[in-house]
Amino acid sequence: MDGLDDLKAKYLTAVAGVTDEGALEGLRVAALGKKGEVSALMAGLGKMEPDQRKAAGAMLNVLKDEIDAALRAKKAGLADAALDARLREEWLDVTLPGRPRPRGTIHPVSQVMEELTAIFADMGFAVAEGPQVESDWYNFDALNIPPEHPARQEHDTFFMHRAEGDDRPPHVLRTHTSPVQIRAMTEQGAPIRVIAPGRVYRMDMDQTHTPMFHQVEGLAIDRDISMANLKWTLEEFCRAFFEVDKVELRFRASHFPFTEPSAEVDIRYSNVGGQLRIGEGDKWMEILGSGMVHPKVLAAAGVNPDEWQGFAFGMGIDRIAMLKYGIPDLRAFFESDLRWLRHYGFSALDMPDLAGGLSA
Ligand code: 2NL
Repeated sequence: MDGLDDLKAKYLTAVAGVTDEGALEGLRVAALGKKGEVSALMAGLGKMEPDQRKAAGAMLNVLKDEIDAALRAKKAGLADAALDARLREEWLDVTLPGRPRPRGTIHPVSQVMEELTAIFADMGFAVAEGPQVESDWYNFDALNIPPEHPARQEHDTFFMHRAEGDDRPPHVLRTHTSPVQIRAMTEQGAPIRVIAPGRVYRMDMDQTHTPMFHQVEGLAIDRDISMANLKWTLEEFCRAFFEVDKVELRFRASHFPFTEPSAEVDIRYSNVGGQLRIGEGDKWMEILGSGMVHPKVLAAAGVNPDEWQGFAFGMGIDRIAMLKYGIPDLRAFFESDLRWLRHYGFSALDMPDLAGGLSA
């Protein structure tokens, strides 16, 4: 057959020059489609003599296969080139640092307040709150600390300003949360079970003291509350708070103006390579003060001491928070620095639902 070489050259050249899949498909239709040039020649085979047809048919089949192979090779080549182009366009530098996300979390002191509130709530204690600027009466007198009592000096009190010529005793920044409990007793009477967590203030500032710190006090008044109830309550609290099965408390006779008898309470612990372990070992650490509420304090709050009695206790929250979460010094709180909290592995920092808000 004449002209087949030209036809082959025409299509192979055209295929080589094509740069997109649409044009390539056009060439396939023009050559091999139903009405294509090669197909038309094949349709003509029917009118040929048998031996002529055999030779021409073989040649056309070869031509068809060659054009088909060229089309397929080009199609694969175009797809490869398209992928290469995409890979060049759509690259991503996975070594770039991520966008910083705001990070924040509950403060360890707030967390500890929530923890101890939950523990005492299980034992039937409600939470009481009160003002941070207190009257002389609620902060001192009602607690059996009269004006000339030495305990007033020991409290390193911050005094509020009085107007010139106003000789009434000045208000104070509360030095403990006891006044909150006096208010609760005065308002609700007995029986009563409350805790009073909150900020307190004393003029003290060194490595282990800040002028504002946190305290929780507890109060249980009923007809026959005893020191045995006090001991059980505090042991139960320490077991739950420090998450140990065995805790051991030691009650040492002490003195507070607002309790009689009074006891300071120590907890057994060990120090293994700087790691404190509560409930084991041969060391004792003071963690709180307590006692049976003084009859004069009950009377000052309008509760009849011949009918009612009960226990009270007070402890520092900052210190037990540091103890529980292994924070060695006050800088963690004082500088409110999340890097400190992270450094000491404060677990709330790893709770995503608490993160957000504050910036690191
Ligand atoms: C301590 C000692 C204590 C109280 C606080 C209290 C409250 C009322 C009546 C009687 Cl309303 N007492 N509170 C009792 C004993 C000790 O705190 O070392 N706190 C850090």
